[in-house]
Amino acid sequence: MQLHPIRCFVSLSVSSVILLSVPAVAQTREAPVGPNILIVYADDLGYGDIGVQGGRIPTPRIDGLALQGLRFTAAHSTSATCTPSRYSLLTGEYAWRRQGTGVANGDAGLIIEPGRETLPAMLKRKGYRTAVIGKWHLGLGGPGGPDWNGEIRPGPKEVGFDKSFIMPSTGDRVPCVFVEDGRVVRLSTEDPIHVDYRNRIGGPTGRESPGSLRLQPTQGHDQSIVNGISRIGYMAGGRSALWRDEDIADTLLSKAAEFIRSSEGEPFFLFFPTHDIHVPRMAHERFRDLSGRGPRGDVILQLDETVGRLLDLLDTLRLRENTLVILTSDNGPVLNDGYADEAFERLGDHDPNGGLRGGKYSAFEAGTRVPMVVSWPGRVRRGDSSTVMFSQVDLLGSLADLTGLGSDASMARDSENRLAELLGSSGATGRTHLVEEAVSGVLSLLRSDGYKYIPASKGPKRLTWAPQIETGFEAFEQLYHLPSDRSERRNLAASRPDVLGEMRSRWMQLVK
Ligand code: NG6
Ligand code: CA
Repeated sequence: MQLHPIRCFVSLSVSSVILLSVPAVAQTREAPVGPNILIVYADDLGYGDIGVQGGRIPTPRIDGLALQGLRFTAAHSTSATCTPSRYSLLTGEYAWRRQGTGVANGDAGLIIEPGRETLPAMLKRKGYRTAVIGKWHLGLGGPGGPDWNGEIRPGPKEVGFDKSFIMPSTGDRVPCVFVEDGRVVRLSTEDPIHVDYRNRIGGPTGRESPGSLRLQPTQGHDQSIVNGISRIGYMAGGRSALWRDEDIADTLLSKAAEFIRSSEGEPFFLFFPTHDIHVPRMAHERFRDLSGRGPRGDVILQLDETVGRLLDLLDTLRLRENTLVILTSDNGPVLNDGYADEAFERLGDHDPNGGLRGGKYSAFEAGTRVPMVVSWPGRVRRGDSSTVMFSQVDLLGSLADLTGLGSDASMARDSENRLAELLGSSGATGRTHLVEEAVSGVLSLLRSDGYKYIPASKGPKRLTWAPQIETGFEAFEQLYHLPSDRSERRNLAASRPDVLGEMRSRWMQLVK
């Protein structure tokens, strides 16, 4: 972690702050100095999916949050897929530095090494009550994966969360159950769960019984059927524990509300990764067809309602003034992501990319340039937008500063202290460089003046499972100047050999 030259906590008049470098293993709790922290981490929400960035599906509550706070136009997840972005946000380390951080199967072991520095561990040391409620997708259990019928550990607790209520991976992967504090919720000992990602187990599959499905798979997603939807992976048993997709958002929201309520008087950190708007997109019945743009539109409405309800709860509990709310997304948008849910057909004039090229998985900007809204009444600049380049990997370092505690530099090595940027302080300039990870580990480099370097790679131009998305993978180097060419159409590699050379050598230094 690097320290920002401007020590922002001074301007925040939190006077008793001492910045320390503390070993990650230190467990002592201190008297907290910062606000409550709520991170709403949407899934696959594109830059253009929110009203305030041109989205045609109404998101009044997210827009309202943006108007109360600061909207970032150059904020990035570290990766164009879910698992590595989550890994980086929580650990302050680029995921590409570590093997095995690609999209995790539902039976993968825990990817974050217990005992290392993490955002929740750091805040817990600082006296925060910490919770993760929502989609985890970072693996569970030891290297062999979790014991679904016993105590599931290591997991969120071992990496710093006091409380957890999670979906183990994603909605489209088995097992379709919630895990609360290391146990599958509502599991009956009479009907244990079995999960297998290689061998077929359990009842009928989507491949064999397409006629029984409520949603047809277009790529993969044709194995075990749960709630009329076939998934990736096989599962058997655990019938009393299965979720109903239409209730996931409400269940997560009520668990979050319970946690926030129970925290009254004590500062909390709630990491709230929603399942919306990932596939399968099965909004609650009250949203069905409400957007007029099909299931993808409906889950955007549902996400917006979730955000609104969380904000209303904070208001009701009079916690809003003392809560820093950050809303962002783990990667960019995708339309067809494995199910035929009319995402394309019913899109109309809504542009999930907000004019950016590529999408989820891609090295082009739509892969990782995501919506980000930060609000803390009275403390974060209001109703404005910020064009500084910001990476989610810097949340750890920035929040360490905000709460008055340094983090172990060797364990959160990519996390810079960008608190001034996060709060919109004047003069904050943003990162000098930022690495974007596309699917297959293709790494691009962005520079603060808007030049972007995509190295030559062998990857395909289109992915078999998401053929509508341009990956940006080419056998030659690409150089774009985003301020003058936002949608990455003019490759300047040949005409600007000077910039290309600089970017290439910086890239070599950073990623090789
Ligand atoms: C892909 C899945 C996609 C989604 C993605 C992970 C297929 C054909 N596609 O492999 O549906 O699950 O992985 O999404 O299996 S993420 O947002 O969690 O990274
Ligand atoms: Ca995602």
